Amino acid sequence: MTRPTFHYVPGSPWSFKTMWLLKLHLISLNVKEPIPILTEQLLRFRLKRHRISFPVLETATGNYFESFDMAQWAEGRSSSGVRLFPEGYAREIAEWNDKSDAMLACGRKTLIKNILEQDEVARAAVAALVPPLKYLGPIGPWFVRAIFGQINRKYAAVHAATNIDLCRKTLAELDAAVRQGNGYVVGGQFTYADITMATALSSIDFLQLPWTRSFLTGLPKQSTVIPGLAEQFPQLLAWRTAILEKHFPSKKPL
Ligand SMILES: N[C@@H](CCC(=O)N[C@@H](CS)C(=O)NCC(=O)O)C(=O)O
Repeated sequence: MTRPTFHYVPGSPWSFKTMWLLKLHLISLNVKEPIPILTEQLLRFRLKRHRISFPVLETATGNYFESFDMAQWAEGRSSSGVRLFPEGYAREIAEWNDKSDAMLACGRKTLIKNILEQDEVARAAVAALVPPLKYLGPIGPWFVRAIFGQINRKYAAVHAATNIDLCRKTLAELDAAVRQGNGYVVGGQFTYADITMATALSSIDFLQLPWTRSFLTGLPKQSTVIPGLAEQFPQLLAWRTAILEKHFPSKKPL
């Protein structure tokens, strides 16, 4: 049987959380890194889909465009027997996934705003993304702003629906949930809710994710996160460290 193809953006939390669970399930994959702009257009054409965001999973029986759908697809195909959607918790886990998405979108919105509005951040992004452009004066920042302006427009509706107050509320709920759940978000056991919420914390405290190197490491740290929230919830960062230590499948490269 042909291996599924997983289009994976290094450093993107949506790609990361999906790779995390696919590895936990020991699903063997053909991993491809998209070429910016080009792969998106090719996939739109080939998979006959108007809108493409990453990750994308192509399988023998169908294609998946939402990380949450990929998580559910993988659940029935685990070679390890790991279960991330235990019976009775599907709705709760889906709700946490929505909260995680809103936090990640708020993080992306913050980052893009900083790139668009702060010269120092735009210049650092040039050096991290397309180093040769840094020798071309204002062209580099102009190019980077054009790319991120385009991403901002693509996710305009998602970005408009999220904000720092919503994130603060989610973090307070997460704090209460893990206290009550003995270190786990749902049902006192490790589920997809832990994966998605641990990943969402990258919006308040950027973490160099295993397997990949993100261009964000080249940016001033405060420009990559929603300001002020990490300081308010240090216990959640400690929780993330504990979850990664216990449940992260491997430190090996892809
Ligand atoms: N709902 C999607 C969201 C994925 C998403 O937002 N992906 C972003 C990651 S930054 C992306 O593909 N950005 C690149 C682009 O849109 O060109 C999922 O969970 O899979």
